[in-house]
Amino acid sequence: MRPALPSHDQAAKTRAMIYYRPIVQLGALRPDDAMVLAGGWGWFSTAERIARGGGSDLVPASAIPAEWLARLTSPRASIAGIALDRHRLMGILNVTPDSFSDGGRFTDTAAALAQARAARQGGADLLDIGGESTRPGAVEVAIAEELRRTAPVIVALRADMPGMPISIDTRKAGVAQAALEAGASIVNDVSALGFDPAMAAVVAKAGVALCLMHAQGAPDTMQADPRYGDVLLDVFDALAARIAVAEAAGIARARIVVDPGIGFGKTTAHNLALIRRISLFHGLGCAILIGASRKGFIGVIGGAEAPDARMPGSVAVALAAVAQGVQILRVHDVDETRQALALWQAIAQPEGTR
Ligand code: HH2
Repeated sequence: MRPALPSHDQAAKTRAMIYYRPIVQLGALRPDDAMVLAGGWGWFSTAERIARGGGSDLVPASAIPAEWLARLTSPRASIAGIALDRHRLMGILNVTPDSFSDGGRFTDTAAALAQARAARQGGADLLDIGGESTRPGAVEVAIAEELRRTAPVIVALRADMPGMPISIDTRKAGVAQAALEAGASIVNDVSALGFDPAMAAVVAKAGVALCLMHAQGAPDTMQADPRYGDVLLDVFDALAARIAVAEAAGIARARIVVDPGIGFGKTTAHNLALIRRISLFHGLGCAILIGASRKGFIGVIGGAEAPDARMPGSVAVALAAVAQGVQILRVHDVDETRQALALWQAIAQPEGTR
């Protein structure tokens, strides 16, 4: 039998199982005790207090423990020179033959460059280059092939649009290293440093930004039968653990972006549960990124079978996320998302109300 925990450990454990999700509000009319969320556009004066395994209730911000409050309110540092006090659009550029929505369209450098220019024109604040599909069922690509696909495109992009921040979407340290040498300044690792043991050191040494995305399982099998005790809290805890790994490797929390990993080992119900209460993740003290664009659950709920018919549903998710203070939206349809957000913002936050 395991010995009983000493009472102070028990108390700490119980405390650790309480979570505070800010109820994000917008606009100028706010109570005196309103707190600005993450130095951004939202504010909160109440939070949902969630007890693991025990339901939730609404509490005033004054009841949030100091450590949580500090993480919720501290302004997020710029990522690759991009200030995060407003939402930002990450344009997707998959240079793969088999990505689920745009596979095979941008595999030659000229086509990739044209797509990148269109994304910039549409309002992209940064570009995410991927050379390995991680769609459900995808199999791993050899490092040499992933390098061949990504590095020349990054070199061409760097020359064509010197000011545009570039993110490399890879699980492999060698691919990340080559991309950083070619001019990328963000590493987007869908395995959250879990795939390649050398990845953390590459990111730490380069001093660049890192996106830690949650996934349950590997792409080839992750959609077989994903299960969670409580998907929201399990993903929160998993990301907290990955942040600790990154910090231990010398990557400062200020350089980390977190992502709940929509569709990565998640059912439609899991995806919806995460998006519905995504403001919980501000409690990790990092900027939040969401990549829901054109994913399967949008097709299921929106009745759009073909991935490139899922733009309207993708935009709806983007609006819901920004309303909860999510800073970075990873999207295929940059111009459409920008337009919808411009209207949403003009209504929800008229000029001078922030
Ligand atoms: N989704 C995909 C790939 N990379 N990175 C982050 N941070 N978040 C995501 O949700 C995410 C991601 C999968 O989408 P896509 O790149 O469009 O397709 P594929 O993996 O088939 O290339």
